[in-house]
Amino acid sequence: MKEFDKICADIKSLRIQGATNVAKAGVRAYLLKPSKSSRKKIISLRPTEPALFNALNFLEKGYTKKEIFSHFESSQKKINQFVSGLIRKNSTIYTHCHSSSVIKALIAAKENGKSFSVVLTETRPLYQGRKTARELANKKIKVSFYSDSAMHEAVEKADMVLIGADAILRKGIINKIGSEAISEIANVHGIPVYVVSDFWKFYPKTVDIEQRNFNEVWKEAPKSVKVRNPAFEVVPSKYIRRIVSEFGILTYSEFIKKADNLI
Ligand code: RUB
Repeated sequence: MKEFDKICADIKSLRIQGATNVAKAGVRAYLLKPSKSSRKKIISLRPTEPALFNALNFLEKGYTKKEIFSHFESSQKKINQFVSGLIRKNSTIYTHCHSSSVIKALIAAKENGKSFSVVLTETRPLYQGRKTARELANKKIKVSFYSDSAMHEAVEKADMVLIGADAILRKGIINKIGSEAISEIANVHGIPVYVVSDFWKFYPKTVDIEQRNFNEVWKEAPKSVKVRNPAFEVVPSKYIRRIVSEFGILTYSEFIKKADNLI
């Protein structure tokens, strides 16, 4: 298989997943075959990923791959410091799915000597929660792992929620399905929800919510059963205490004001 097609297949199958990794892989693919139709194809693989759209836009404006990758790297370094500063001693942190921004920040906090544990659920249908649990456990971070159905109980154990974002819209963020329920539960219990994200996830227009193949949920379902598999959902801004980005730890409206002038 040609390298371009392989990267596209890896993005589609979620071997490459998470908004930042998808954006970087999309840039690599585009540069192998730069054309309007490649751009269209790459975007169609994951339609809910503004970091990917923005990265391709910046490429078209003349940014190099090196500049784009170093943007992501330097943002993450700043984010790590801000997240570290938010974590109180012996905190229990709830996270969801597999966000490289959250995971890198937690690993950096651990390396900085912060003591905390992490709670999360499996994140069906593709179990990205297991991937997160494994990566954190490999770095000697304490992890408690629940089934998705135990989400309420798991969130109640936490004193803060850290989730990533696929998109940051004016009305709220988009992240893996389950993120809205988690944020609602956290709000009911007075647990602050922080979104950890590079500002390139900001998108001033609406984005489509990706509907994934029903096979991921139930391959042998009876014909009359309509299996649904929405990949993402909107977390309304009212549930979000702060957005932690390279800009700092900002309220929702402060973040939008800043990002609006730059994207
Ligand atoms: C992953 C997911 C992540 C965001 C942010 O979903 O929802 O929280 O993409 O990721 P999927 P990052 O597995 O469907 O891609 O922080 O790595 O940009």
